[in-house]
Amino acid sequence: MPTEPDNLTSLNVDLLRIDHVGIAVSDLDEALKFYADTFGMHCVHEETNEDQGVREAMLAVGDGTGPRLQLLAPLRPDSAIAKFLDRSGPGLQQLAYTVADVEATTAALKARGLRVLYDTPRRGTAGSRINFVHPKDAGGVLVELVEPA
Ligand code: V0V
Repeated sequence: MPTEPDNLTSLNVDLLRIDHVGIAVSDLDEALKFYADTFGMHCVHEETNEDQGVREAMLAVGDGTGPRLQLLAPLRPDSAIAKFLDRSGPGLQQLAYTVADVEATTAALKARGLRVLYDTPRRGTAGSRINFVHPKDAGGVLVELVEPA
């Protein structure tokens, strides 16, 4: 006989797909040139997000239907990306999943005991709504949840 799910894990996390992989860089223009010249990747979206303290670019890979590569450069020294660069240097900073309902997914993850960084979602790329799981609760990976606009 199947066991009844308990209240903590009966909420579905519902990750839909990998949305993007985020890479911290110190200079966005230099990084864009490197990815174009080396890997032939082109920028499909660029914006500044004051709230997150980043200038960012989304790059398409291959036929452009799959997950994006996100280049993240700091706007100011107290931003998350500046701190990451100071501590670790340039490199993989986050893994982002697309979700249909960021509040529902964060509630489900909180019910599993994970720390979610924001009480309410914030503005992400292209008007998306985003939240993050603390890397210490996700195997050393900063996990971003993205509900597209
Ligand atoms: C810190 N740690 C990480 C990490 N950042 N581990 C893996 N990946 C990362 N990215 C580790 C760090 O080495 C420490 O380990 C520990 O976590 C606690 O460090 P902390 O001193 O609290 O670190 P902080 O102050 O740098 O804060 C880390 C968090 C911060 C994750 C809380 O980066 C944050 O708020 N991130 C969310 C916002 C963000 O990343 N925005 C930029 C992307 P030890 O030394 O204790 O072992 S903006 C974006 O993605 C947008 C706009 C979008 O996609 O739409």
